[in-house]
Amino acid sequence: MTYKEEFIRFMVDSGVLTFGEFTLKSGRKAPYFINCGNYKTGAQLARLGEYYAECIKDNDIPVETLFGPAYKGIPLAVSAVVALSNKFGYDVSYCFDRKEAKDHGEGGMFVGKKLTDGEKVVIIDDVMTSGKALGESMPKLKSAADVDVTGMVITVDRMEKALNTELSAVQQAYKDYGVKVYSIVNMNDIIKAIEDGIVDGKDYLEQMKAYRAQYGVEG
Ligand code: OMP
Repeated sequence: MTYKEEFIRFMVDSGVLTFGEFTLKSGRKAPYFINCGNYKTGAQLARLGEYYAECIKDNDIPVETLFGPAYKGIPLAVSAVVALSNKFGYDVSYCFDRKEAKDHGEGGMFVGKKLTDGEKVVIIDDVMTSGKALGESMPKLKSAADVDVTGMVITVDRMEKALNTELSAVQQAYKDYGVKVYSIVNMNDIIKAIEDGIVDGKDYLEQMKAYRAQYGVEG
């Protein structure tokens, strides 16, 4: 099995990737959904962190600090930073934002590494559909310091058209912010894994393809 196939099977086994009928944030009705909140155990998070760490290393993304947007990005960034240290000996910092500013103690909108001008930051997140989440993170990061966002790593690129454009959210992110988005797998990889019998989803194959034809963009 390839590393992408292994990852897709891992998502299914963890109850993270499921097939059915789901309404997305965008309002689209999709035949599959990725819920990273379903990674629940230490072993699952340890393994997930290794996939993020490998993606950062394989793509040679320059990085000093990982940023995990609250709330869902926090355990993801923590798992990745631990894996970078354990597996590759890279001691990278991490931080996350608060949803509400703290007005006592040390105050501030961020927890973890205090960001500085020019710092190389990689955003760690779960899934990208429309790119709205990135649009929220960028101003927050830039309000902390003039950081250099060298990339964003997500588990799944759904390869869907962003709203009101023919570009995918990943392509739009590059156009709007100059941020390159790296994903462990994308929708094409998931369809191929079903076709190849890597995961059980044959009943949804036609719907997956129809969905891709309607909302997808070329990879
Ligand atoms: P954008 O912010 O539109 O890029 O969508 C990403 C967010 O949508 C994720 O952070 C989730 O809140 C949610 N989402 C998933 O978690 N998994 C999916 O498979 C699809 C979505 C979604 O609603 O598009």
